[in-house]
Order: sequence, then C-alpha cells, then structure tokens
Amino acid sequence: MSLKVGLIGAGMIGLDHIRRLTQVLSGAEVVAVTDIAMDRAEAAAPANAKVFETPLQLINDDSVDAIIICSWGPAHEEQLLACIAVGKPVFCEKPLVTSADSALRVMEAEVTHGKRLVQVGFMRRFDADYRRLKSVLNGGTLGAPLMYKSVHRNASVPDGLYTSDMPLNDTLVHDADIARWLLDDEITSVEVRVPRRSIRGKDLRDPVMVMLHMSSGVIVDVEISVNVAYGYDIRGELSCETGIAALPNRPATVITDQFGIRQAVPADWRERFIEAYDQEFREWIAAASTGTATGPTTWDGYASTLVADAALRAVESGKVEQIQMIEKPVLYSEETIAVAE
Ligand code: NAD
Ligand code: ISE
Repeated sequence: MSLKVGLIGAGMIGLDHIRRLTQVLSGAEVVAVTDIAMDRAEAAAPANAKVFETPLQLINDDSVDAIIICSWGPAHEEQLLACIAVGKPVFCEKPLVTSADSALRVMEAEVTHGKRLVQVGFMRRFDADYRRLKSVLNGGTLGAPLMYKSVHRNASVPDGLYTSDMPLNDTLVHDADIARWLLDDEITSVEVRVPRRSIRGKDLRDPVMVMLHMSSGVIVDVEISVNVAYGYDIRGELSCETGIAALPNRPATVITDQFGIRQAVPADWRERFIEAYDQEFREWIAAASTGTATGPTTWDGYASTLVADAALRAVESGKVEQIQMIEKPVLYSEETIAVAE
C-alpha cells in the first residue's frame, strides 16, 4: 500500500519533490497539495489530488498519512507543530525553523509525543560523494581530521524572496549540518568575516566567510557566495593528519576539445543533488510508511539553527560568538536512533 502524502508549498522545491514522488520513486502518492498561492497548488496537484486552502486542513485530513513541508522557513514551526499534534510523520525542508526558540518548541512537542516524526531536509547526508568522504574519514587511514573547507556557491538568488541575512540564516545551515555529520561533532562557536561585497549581490550581505569551531578543535571554514553567475558550485575538502580527502566536482565527465579540458557546472541544487534528494525520499517513504522518521532529526535542525543565530550575532559583533546547546533529549541519542532504525 502506498504512503498518502500531502505537500505544503508548491514552489521550486515543492514542485521538484512532487515530480520525484510521482515520476521517479515508488511507495508514495501525492494525494493533497496546498499553497498560500492557490493557483500554484492547483497547477501542481497531480490528477485526483485534493487542493486545500490551508496547511491545517491538509494536515488534519484523514486521507493524508504523512506531510512534506516546502513552504518558507518562517512558516515551518506552525506546520510542524500541527503535524506532531496529530502524530503524522513529516518531512520538513531546511531550515527546520528560523530561531533557536522556535526549534525548542518543535523539539519539546516531538519529545512529548514520544516518537520521532520529523525528518529535516539536509539532503547532503544522502549524497554518495559525502557518504564516501565520511567513510574515508571513519576508515582512519588519514589520521584525525584537522580542518574542513566547505564552499557553497549559488548562481543567483530569486528576486525579492530573501533578506540581506539570507546567506547566514538560510544557506549556512547546510554547511553547519554537514560539518556536524561528517565530523560527528558539535559546533561550539562561530565567527564571520565579510569581504568586499559582490556587485551582483544587490542588498544581500554576499559573499561571507564563516569559521565554525568544533568541540574537538577542528576548524571548518565556509565560503558562501550566492550570486556567482557561473552555476552551482559545491566543494568540500577535509584535511587530516596524514592526507586530505575531497569531494569530486559534479558532473564528473571531463570533456576535452579545441576549447580545452573541462567539466560542466550544475545550474542549481536540483541538478547537483538530484540523486541525493531521491535517496533522501526513498529513506523517508520507508520510515514514514511505518509511522516514524529517520535521517536528520529535530535535534540536527536545532543545532544548525543555533549556528545561524550565532552567525547573525557574530556578523554584528565582529567577535567569536559562543553556542550553548541544551542537553540532548534521549529521543535523539545515538542509541535510541540506532534501535529505532
Ligand atoms: P519558493 O518560494 O519557490 O516556494 C515556497 C512556496 O511556499 C511558495 O509557493 C509559497 O507561496 C508557499 N508558501 C509560503 N508560505 C506558506 C504558507 N504559510 N502556507 C502555504 N504555502 C506557503 O521557495 P523554495 O525555493 O521552493 O523553498 C521552499 C523551502 O525549501 C525553503 O525552506 C527553502 O529553504 C527550502 N529549500 C531547500 C533546498 C534544499 O536543497 N534542501 C533547496 C531549495 C529550497
Ligand atoms: C536553497 O534554499 C538550498 O537549500 C540549496 O541547497 C542551497 O544550496 C541554496 O543556497 C539555498 O538557497
């Protein structure tokens, strides 16, 4: 029997996930769609799917087993709390929410419910290249990790959607999450440096350089540039005691001709991470079909939100800003997660 999914937010990534669930993967069907722009919901809804006027109607409808949230970050908290209140598994695109207090409210609701329901959309964890990087590190042949370099470049940002802090409060969460996951470590403090501003950045603070200090002493430096024009360029290089390990450029095919030797650059995240999103949803469908969630947790969403909050403080203060986490609830401990998975 297939999982009956309701989707909130039929924008860029919402449409891509509807395509994925209806044309690529098996095990789920999109039975309901909603968007504050009703025309988008109607255009996106597959044949026979219901179109709801509000997220709450969709979440509460008996025909919906599980929910995918692809609305804007500030709308996520209310929608997540409504899903948890009715005990339905929910995949929530990043950022989980847009402040640490908001993350704590979601975490408290899930912990009170007593079972994991939320998976956060950190798709890099499902990418084969990142998984290989982690397995090289865990194999131990390169010694201990010392530094990690994360480059996160977007060709452009859609007009009008984001505030000047978008690189720090929306984009950075991916780099923070992948650093925590790759290094199996928490981020304890954050500093931000702002170089010369790109003329293409309009009102955005773009580019930015961020240093994440891990509790082990590893330093992660992150470049975020969201208007580089030439494409979507994601890089990662791990420096260890006796060697380095780096992500390959994607797509990997190398073209040689009269113009030189080159590789194409993906246009955007849809192209670069297409297989990672597919895998992310294979795993989500499998867990949600049993009424629960695996993969990146509310705790992971909380941790990355703390980093975004600290980065916003750091860019104002010019100082290294500390991060204080609450004690990790047992629901998110490695042992509990291993048993559940
Ligand atoms: P978008 O603007 O293209 O789409 C968002 C849609 O949500 C719009 O159609 C909007 O009308 C709708 N919406 C907003 N608030 C709503 C609400 N309260 N109720 C119902 N509908 C609402 O944006 P997008 O690029 O598709 O991004 C959506 C989310 O996905 C964001 O949180 C973004 O950060 C995240 N995202 C993640 C990735 C990734 O790689 N994991 C990539 C892109 C976007
Ligand atoms: C977008 O929202 C994403 O999440 C992409 O993965 C990221 O690379 C991009 O910077 C964001 O705008």
